[in-house]
Amino acid sequence: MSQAVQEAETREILRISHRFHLLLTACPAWIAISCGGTGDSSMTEYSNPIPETLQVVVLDTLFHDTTAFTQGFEIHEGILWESTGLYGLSSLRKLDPSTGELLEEWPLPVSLFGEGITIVKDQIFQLTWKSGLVLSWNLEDPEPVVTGTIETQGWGICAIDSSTVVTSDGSFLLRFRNVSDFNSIRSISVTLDDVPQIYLNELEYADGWIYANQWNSNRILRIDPVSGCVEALIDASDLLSPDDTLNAGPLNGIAWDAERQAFLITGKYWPWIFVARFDKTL
Ligand SMILES: [Ca+2]
Repeated sequence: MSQAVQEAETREILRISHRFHLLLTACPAWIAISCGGTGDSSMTEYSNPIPETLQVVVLDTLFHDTTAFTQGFEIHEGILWESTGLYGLSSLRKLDPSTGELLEEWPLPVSLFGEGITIVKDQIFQLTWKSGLVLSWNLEDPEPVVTGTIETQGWGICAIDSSTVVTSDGSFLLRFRNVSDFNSIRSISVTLDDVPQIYLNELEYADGWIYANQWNSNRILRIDPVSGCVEALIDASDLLSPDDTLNAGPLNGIAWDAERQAFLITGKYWPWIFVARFDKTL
């Protein structure tokens, strides 16, 4: 990652961090909140379980473009789709999931900063960072169309069924939205040991769990979509060699491959996509 880009992103994240620090300081009760839903009149609180620690077992290593500022990652019907960010460099990409090879690429308008993607039926939905715009792309003839707006920043997105998507915005909240209009239905607070987990970034839904990587860490959280409790921690810090990390940015791509029963994992400017499963630590 170029130093200028890293510094700009870090400044923005620190600004968000400062805002949440003020919020948490002003509302002490939130500091020790249990995981639970918000946004409705009957908020339910849950006790945080002791999370499992899972290790990443690498099954295969695939090529990844070291110029790709990865923001979204999802597999659909044998194609690996990737969203990239940065103004003037954002794109939607079609990759071969068996090799990581770039098959096709479509640029975004220079005014838009690409973020997370997910696929519902025959549409790819792509968030943008600070514009509030949600783009849709037809799978058969990709062309970006503004399909909705959201009231928050766009970071990560995953579909949990044919009518509902979940979005992250860099905070500890995950918002459930109608895919028809992207209005927020409800939200959950994601907590670990009763501590809100901010910087939730790229998302993936698999086997009833929401997986989120936290910005600027190599940690993936496995989250209960009802309670918001972090049920498991996945440490992906050993994936890159010291040489690989010299130009690599943070982990930021999780895609569930149902055919291989494995996750594909990558990050911003990473040289590799790792095919991996998450196992209990022996
Ligand atoms: Ca994903």
